[in-house]
Parts: sequence; structure tokens; C-alpha cells
Amino acid sequence: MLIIAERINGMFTDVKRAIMDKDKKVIQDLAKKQTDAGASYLDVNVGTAAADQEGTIQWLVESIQETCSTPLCLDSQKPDVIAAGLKVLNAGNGGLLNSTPLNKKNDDEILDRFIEMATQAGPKVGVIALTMDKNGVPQDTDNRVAIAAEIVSKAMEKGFDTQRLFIDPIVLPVKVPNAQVQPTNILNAMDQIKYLCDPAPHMTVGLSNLSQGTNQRSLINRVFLAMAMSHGLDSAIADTFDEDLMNIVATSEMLMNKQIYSDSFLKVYAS
Ligand code: THG
Repeated sequence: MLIIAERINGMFTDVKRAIMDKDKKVIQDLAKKQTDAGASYLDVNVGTAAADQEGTIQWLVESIQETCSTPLCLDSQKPDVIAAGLKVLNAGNGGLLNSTPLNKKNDDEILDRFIEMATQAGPKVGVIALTMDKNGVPQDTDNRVAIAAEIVSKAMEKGFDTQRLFIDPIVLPVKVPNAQVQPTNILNAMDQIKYLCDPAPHMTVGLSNLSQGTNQRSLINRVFLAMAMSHGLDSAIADTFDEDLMNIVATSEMLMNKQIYSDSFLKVYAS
């Protein structure tokens, strides 16, 4: 299971303030702490913290890379922002370009551009693609799978190794009216997406989206993560500072026979 640490995101007030004050230390601290907590990648998302998205993602990437070699996950739906981040990314460490829909009303070729950028960046750089198209986010299982199938065939067409492709079936807040059927729809979609090609594409979700606005945030995130792992989820953008969440990842892997059982399996996993 790859955990993509979510905290370097301008959505959080401490990060937003650090971006506005150009205070590297806050960002570097988060990078190190999330790495120590078990992050495989660090998400980097400017959010609404700055008008200059391109300059800011570069400042974030450079600040992080000064202290930490954890691969980065450049997070923007704007290809130009991703391209700016890529200019300064040390792609030799690996990386992810997050996130593109299949297509957009005003940009039929956005997925092609993400795939081309990842291809140019080198063999260790992957793409996270959302099961979303010009009509928006599908609410049911079938349309999620249909869009995922188009994403996979586009990758194959362009000679992009599907093991570098991460499909995100899009988790929405469970609290939103009528959204309570979505977690089940997502699990059903994941059951099918993993058979779209061999080897299967990776699958990821923005886990914390699920619990936004609820007052049982970590409980909801933890339970859904365990459920989704049993349906083939092999990565997630998540809160690495939630220790129980990280222990659930380790325990799920052990119970799924991906890690051998020993009394110290939590410690073994963390190391
Ligand atoms: N899929 C992909 N990428 C994504 C998402 C996704 N990137 C962004 C996001 N969704 C995943 N990251 C987060 C980060 C934080 C929160 C949710 C998802 C979050 N933040 C608090 C909130 O909104 O309540 C902020 C709290 C604070 O300000 O302190 O929940 O789905 N591919």
C-alpha cells in the first residue's frame, strides 16, 4: 500500500500561511514528519493559497527537495501548473502527476498531456487519472468503470505502462445529500477496474474527502480505507499523522497475507 501524504496542501491554514509568508520551514517540517510517519509520496497542492500557482508549486517542490528525497505527487488539475512543478522536480526519485480527468469540456486532450508529461519525465513518474469526464463525476458504478476503461485504453494507445497509471474513482463527502450510496458504488467499481488490464492499474482515492463536514472524521476514514483495501485499493492520499489509520494499513496488509504475521508486525511494517 502506497500512502500519499495529504498535508502539503494550501487548503490547510498552516500551509496557506507558510505559502503567503514564504516560510520554508513549515513546509520542510511537514515533509520530514510525513515521511517519518510512513509516507511513500508527498502530495503537493497549492490550493487557493496563491494566485501564482506555477511559481508557488515550484517554490514548494524546491523547498521540500532541499531537505527530503521522498517522491512528490504534484497535485493540480491544471496541466500548466503540473508542467511548472515538473521543471524543478527531481524525477529520478519518482513522482506522480495528480490529477487529470479523461477529458474536459474545454480540453479534450488533458489526459494525453498528463501522459506525455509523465513519459517525458522518465520511467519512474506515474499519472493519477480521475474517473471523470466532460459531463462531470459519474454517480453510479457503471459509468465510473466505463471512464476507467477509456483511461486505460488511452494509456495503452500511447504506450504508457499501465503500472504507471493510478485510477481514482473519486470519493465525495458521505454527508452530502444522496451521497451515502457512493462508497458502495466505489467499491463495486474497484472490483471491476482491477480487471481492466493485466497487470492491473493502480487505484487510489482522496480518502479524507469522504469525512469532510462530519464529526467522526478519522473513524469514517479508517473504516473505509480497510474496506477499500479489501477491494483492491493499493494507494491513498491520506493523513499520515493518523497513527491508527497507518496501523490499519499495516494490519489490513497482514490479514490479506501481503505481510507475514509476527507479533511485531506493526513495527516490521513501519520499518
Ligand atoms: N483525488 C485525487 N487527489 C486529491 C483528492 C482526490 N487531492 C486533494 C484531495 N482530494 C485530497 N487531499 C485532501 C486534503 C485535505 C482534506 C481532504 C482531502 C481535508 N481537509 C480539511 C477539510 O477540508 O475539512 C481541512 C482542515 C483544515 O483546514 O485544517 O479534509 O480526491 N487524486
